[in-house]
Amino acid sequence: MYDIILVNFNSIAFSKRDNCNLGLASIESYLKSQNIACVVIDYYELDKYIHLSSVFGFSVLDYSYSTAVRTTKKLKNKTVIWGGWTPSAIPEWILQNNSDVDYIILGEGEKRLEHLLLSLQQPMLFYALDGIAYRDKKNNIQVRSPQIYLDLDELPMPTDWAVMNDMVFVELSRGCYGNCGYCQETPRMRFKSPGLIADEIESWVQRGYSNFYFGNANTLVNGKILKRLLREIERRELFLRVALVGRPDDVLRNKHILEEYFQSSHVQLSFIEVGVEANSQHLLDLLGRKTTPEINRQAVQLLLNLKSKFSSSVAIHTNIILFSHYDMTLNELVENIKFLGEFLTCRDTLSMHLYGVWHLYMD
Ligand code: B12
Ligand code: SF4
Repeated sequence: MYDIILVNFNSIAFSKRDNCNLGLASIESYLKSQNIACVVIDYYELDKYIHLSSVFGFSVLDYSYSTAVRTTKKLKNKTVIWGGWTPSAIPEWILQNNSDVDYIILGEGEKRLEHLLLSLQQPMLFYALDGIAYRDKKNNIQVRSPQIYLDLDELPMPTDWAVMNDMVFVELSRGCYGNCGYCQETPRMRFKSPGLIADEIESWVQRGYSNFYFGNANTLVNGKILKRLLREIERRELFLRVALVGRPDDVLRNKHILEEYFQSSHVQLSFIEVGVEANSQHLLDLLGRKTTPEINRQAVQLLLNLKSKFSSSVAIHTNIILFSHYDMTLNELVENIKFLGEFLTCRDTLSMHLYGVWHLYMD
């Protein structure tokens, strides 16, 4: 029997090889370190596991919402806890519309889930919980916002759910200072110590992995950490493929350390992903991006120059919100497309928009 069974829905979108879930990888590892018996399963395995616990935790994103709703209906006599980006954004609405969901954990799940599980046995502990939504005894919905943020150095290394195909997701930080108007990310940034990040990478390397994605919201923000991490990688004689992601202004601010990554004999950059988002000041302002088209262009041009100087195999990807959900003019759409045509750095634009069509088709 398990204290909790954690349910992954990313397999809706991922093939078996690509299936991963860094959130559950981190939660599973943390709960196990606290001697809580848990396992992560795919949603389609539920029937096999349904009798093995009275508590189920679901990791829900927008695209998995409808499958999560259907799966929850199979768990009438169980305690069902939802976490992840979608329930964190609209907890009240989720509880109003899903009577079988008992609790929602908002934001980071590791310690909150641990404390919620403990409180199921010792109800007094429930009153001290932050970042939780639930129905009280009068059936009124209560939402307590997140107050406490984790110290990333306290987290154990995540489990194998952090691996997508042969690429390992490694967290350098959580949160993002950007505060963009359309983004749910918390501005409360925290960083992992470079020595601990290198320990984590080294243990993956010992298990045969060499391909890493420093893939949380914004890994380019902290030049000092990137620099110290590179030194650690070199000192430990690790040979890695690494992907990075970040904002254009951080690319420019940390151009010297990026140049070191491009030239490193130990790190082969595989791709760098930059959030350009829009190619007009009006749209950037609407999105609350606090950058300019000029900063975006300079950052992408800098990366393309580094690529042609040091390493032609590095892919430079720019993310653009081609059709903004804010009011945009036809000219702005043209400007966005022009950016793509000029730099030829976009991998993903169409998938973002065809995704909705695919979702309807799958349902
Ligand atoms: C890395 C990343 C990816 C990676 C892999 C992600 C993965 N599945 O592990 C790749 C590049 C493959 C990817 C793909 C996509 N992604 Co993505 N991705 C991210 C990113 C940048 C980091 C995710 C991460 O690993 N965070 C670190 C972990 C530790 O945090 P976490 O996953 O949020 O989990 C914590 C909490 O949410 C919570 N939690 C999560 N699950 C549960 C469950 C329970 C029971 C509890 C209690 C708590 C809990 O606790 C966790 C630990 O603290 C986030 C943005 C971000 N800053 O987090 C976007 C993000 C998750 N992605 C997003 C999207 C839209 C996608 C795609 C659909 C894009 C597309 N159109 O193709 C695909 C979907 C693929 C998929 N099946 O997941 C959105 C989701 C928005 C939403 N509300 O649904 C995000 C939030 C970006 C954004 N701001 O729009 N993504
Ligand atoms: S830069 Fe990216 S992660 Fe940071 S707040 Fe803006 S959209 Fe969110």
